[in-house]
Amino acid sequence: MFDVHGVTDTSHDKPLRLFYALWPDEAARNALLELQMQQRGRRTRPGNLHATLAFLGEQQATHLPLLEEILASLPVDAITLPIDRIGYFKKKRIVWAGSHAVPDTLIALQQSLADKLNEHGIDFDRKNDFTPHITLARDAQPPLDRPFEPFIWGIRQVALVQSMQEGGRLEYNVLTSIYLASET
Ligand code: 2AM
Repeated sequence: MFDVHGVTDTSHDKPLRLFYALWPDEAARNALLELQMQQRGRRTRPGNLHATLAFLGEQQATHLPLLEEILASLPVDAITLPIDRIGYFKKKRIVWAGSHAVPDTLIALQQSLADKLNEHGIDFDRKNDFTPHITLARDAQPPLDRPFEPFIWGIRQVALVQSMQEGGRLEYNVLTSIYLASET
């Protein structure tokens, strides 16, 4: 089951900086904010918290309909992601939230997206293995080893997102979404 809200403005010819992401609902966002409060660094703005599935970088606006089509063709099986891990990317100095038990359904979703992007010759960042994570803070110190209450993120929204600078600050603008089934 999916529901696509297309915002397809192909009228401008400036390339757009795009990525596909798991987009948290309010409950997950609030739980992530709790975790974020414990981190030291340049914190991600609350409305920007997400987990990237594929980073496309600069894309022509004329690609938007195809990118929306690809999104609409992804599997919509329910995905529940336990958030029970605070990680650190040492080189990038990023503190992130993630999972010790990434479900196969999430791996399958990301693989399906990568396959479709490849099929259509859409370039995306393949540098790193897929490690689902939500960046909590950048330019960050290694996380403190504090216990925290894990929570389950019942992922519903998968989005095509535009990254833009608005008045000197980074904004992530959801262009189109699909909605996953909820676990029964
Ligand atoms: P990060 O949070 O681990 O930095 C928007 O920039 C999103 O795309 C971020 O979640 C970022 O991951 C991710 N991303 C993946 N590869 C990227 C790249 N090469 N450049 C910028 N962002 C990238």
